[in-house]
Amino acid sequence: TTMHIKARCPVYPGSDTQRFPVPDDKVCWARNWPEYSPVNYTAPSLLQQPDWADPEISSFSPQFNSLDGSVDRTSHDGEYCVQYGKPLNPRGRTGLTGRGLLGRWGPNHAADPIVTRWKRESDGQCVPHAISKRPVLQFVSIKRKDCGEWAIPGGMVDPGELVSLTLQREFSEEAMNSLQASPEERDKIYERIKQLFSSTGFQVYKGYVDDPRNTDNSWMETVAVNFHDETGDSVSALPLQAGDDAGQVCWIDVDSSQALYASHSQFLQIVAKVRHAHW
Ligand code: RP5
Ligand code: MG
Ligand code: MG
Repeated sequence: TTMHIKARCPVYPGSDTQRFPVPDDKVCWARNWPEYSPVNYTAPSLLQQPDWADPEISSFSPQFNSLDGSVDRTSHDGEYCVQYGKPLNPRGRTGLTGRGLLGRWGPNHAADPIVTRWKRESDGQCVPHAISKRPVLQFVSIKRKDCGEWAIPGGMVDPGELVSLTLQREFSEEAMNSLQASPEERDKIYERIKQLFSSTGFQVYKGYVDDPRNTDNSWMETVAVNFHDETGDSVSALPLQAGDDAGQVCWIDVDSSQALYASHSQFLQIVAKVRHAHW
């Protein structure tokens, strides 16, 4: 497990709130640090209790480390600690307590669909990378509206929702703008994505995400799955259109120099390795 870095970004996303600075050697909870004085922050929008979010911890009794009604409060990384009634980030200190922008105390479950194809010339030939000489993969990437960073078109798993459905729904919403389509068009998009995603994808990663929204008490976890179009005649033909929390969408070359949101670059590195592609 790598140490979280983005979860310690100096300014909390969407706010002016500064995290209490946590140096590398003080991330681990086991390291005694009496001076640690994290800032408490929960976004004002969450305090208005939207139905997709938990209430404040004082006013309910969540069942941590288990399935709590339809809300999955288990972690992909095993049992997490609960201290004074609040779950503790399994990767250590972040400099901020409360939930920040995240709806759930403890793990917030997401799913990331990594749709790939080979980069080709107009004549259909694959282009090997100039330096590595390996074929280059491309993946469907979205530009997040919240921070302007390029990312996998992932999103939150709704309570009780199967991850396989979240992958299809989020891809449809963010990369194909299904939410703005007419009911008939929407059904067509869902049907097409269902077909394309029906070949059991390759599970790339399952666990903690180093997301800038993480706090000492709330964090992102994901299941990232790769759907690869080997021949270039299925996903390559999709009419991409950005929607929901995506401002732009396009095919981006899979390359180690491409900066991506949260831990997404780490997931693509695994895909490149498994497919023997350029990285
Ligand atoms: C990341 O946040 C996950 O990997 C996923 O891509 C994303 C889910 O959050 P939203 O896109 O719904 O904000 O940690
Ligand atoms: Mg979404
Ligand atoms: Mg999203």
